Amino acid sequence: MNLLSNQNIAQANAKIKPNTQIQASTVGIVHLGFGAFHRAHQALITDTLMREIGGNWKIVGVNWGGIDVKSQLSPQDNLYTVGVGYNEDLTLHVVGSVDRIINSDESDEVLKYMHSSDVKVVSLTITEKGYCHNPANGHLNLEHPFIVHDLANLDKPKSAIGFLINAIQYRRNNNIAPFTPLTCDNLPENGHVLEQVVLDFAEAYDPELHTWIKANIKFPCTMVDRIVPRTTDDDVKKIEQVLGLVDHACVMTEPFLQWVIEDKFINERPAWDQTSISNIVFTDNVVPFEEMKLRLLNGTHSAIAYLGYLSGYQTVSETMNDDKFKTFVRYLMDTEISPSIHIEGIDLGAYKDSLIERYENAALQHRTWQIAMDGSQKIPQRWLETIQYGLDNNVQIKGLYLALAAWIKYASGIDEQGNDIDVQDPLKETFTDIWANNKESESLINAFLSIEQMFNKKIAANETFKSNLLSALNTLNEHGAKESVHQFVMNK
Ligand code: CS2
Repeated sequence: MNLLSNQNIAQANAKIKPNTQIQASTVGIVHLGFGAFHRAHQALITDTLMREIGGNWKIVGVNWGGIDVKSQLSPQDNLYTVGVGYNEDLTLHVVGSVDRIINSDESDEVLKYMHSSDVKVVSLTITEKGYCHNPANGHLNLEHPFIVHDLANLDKPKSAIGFLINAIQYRRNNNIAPFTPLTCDNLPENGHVLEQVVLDFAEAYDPELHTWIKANIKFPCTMVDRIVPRTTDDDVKKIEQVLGLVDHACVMTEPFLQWVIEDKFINERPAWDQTSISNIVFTDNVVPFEEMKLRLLNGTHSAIAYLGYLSGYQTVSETMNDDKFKTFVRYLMDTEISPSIHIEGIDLGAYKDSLIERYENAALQHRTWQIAMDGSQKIPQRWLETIQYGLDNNVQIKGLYLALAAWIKYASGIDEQGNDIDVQDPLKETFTDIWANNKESESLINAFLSIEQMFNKKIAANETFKSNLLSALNTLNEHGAKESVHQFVMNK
């Protein structure tokens, strides 16, 4: 079978393919963190924009380690396929909006683009830990090895923050209009998080630059949504069979897509809301959308991840096949999470129905293990804010404690059958130490709650919080995850 490339594109059996309008366009965006999510979301939307309306918005993608997406994409002329699947249905879209991929260690090459006036937007999907911040207080961790490195060697940055500061400074010094930094990560008020870490870095690096950034750069918040699991070998085979070409960089996703973007750009911006794709809007206030999505979707996703994994379920759709789990997830949404959501003009019931349908999508092999990654960076915004709201407003919370206790058990690195768990988390060593040094449930919980990057003082000192967590942990120890969820649903 031939490889997907410009030369072979005519043979590609896909519903959507690049047209000459895209092929003629030039670079306008640098994207930091070129993972599967970006390929099925912003890059696909930008592809649709250039195909349908035009504009010079080709993307230069920057990749940090992991899968060598540069070697996958360059022989394919940077073309790749997005498989949009729901159960048995599959539609293919070949995306042509990527100009090239650069690895982050080729920093001169990356900076060449970031310094260029052609680039108007620098967007980011670097995951929660890429912000090198302390999730409990939102400030930059000045001891993070990448940040220590970048403060001393800003000409060869390693962190996304270092790249941004370098380019912002270069453009200021050379009178080149600044780009808009556009974060697309799952963090509450993600624009403010990015602004804070950039300002913290600038303050430590050059106070004058700090003042200039404060006055001249704006950091829009965004809410992004599309479920895009890591591509499996099966996905590659399925897509190849339909496409009729080999594609090493394809991704599989769901039909649903949403993007809500705060409209405060300091340079030109793509008219992403003008394409035939619905559910993309520019607005004044993204916060209610972020809250809704982070707490309802990501919050229940993480609950499925830890409780599902410990119950022996490999994927989200497999977990949802267990009817009691499905009832549990809906209960979390309706009874524990929804009271903390304040959004107008959205039918929350319909939103939650659609979340359940999305989780049930058997076309996606979304592993519970994948979502369980980096819990220390995800849990504060996904669960703790909801729990704190419940504590302050007398909302009965029980299921989220079970989920939090499941995370503590997961973090031990040993499952209920005594097998190893491949825990991936920047705080993995801390978890291992805590488990090694605390045999009693109560001291275990006290030790976990003393992780300051995750639990702020207010919640860690709350006695109700502590005792509910302790009783959830005891339940899990006694019955195991699956039985605990089943009993929870019967007794609720
Ligand atoms: C998931 C998200 O891996 C995870 O933590 O919860 O990637 C989720 O699939 C997306 O946010 C959906 O928009």
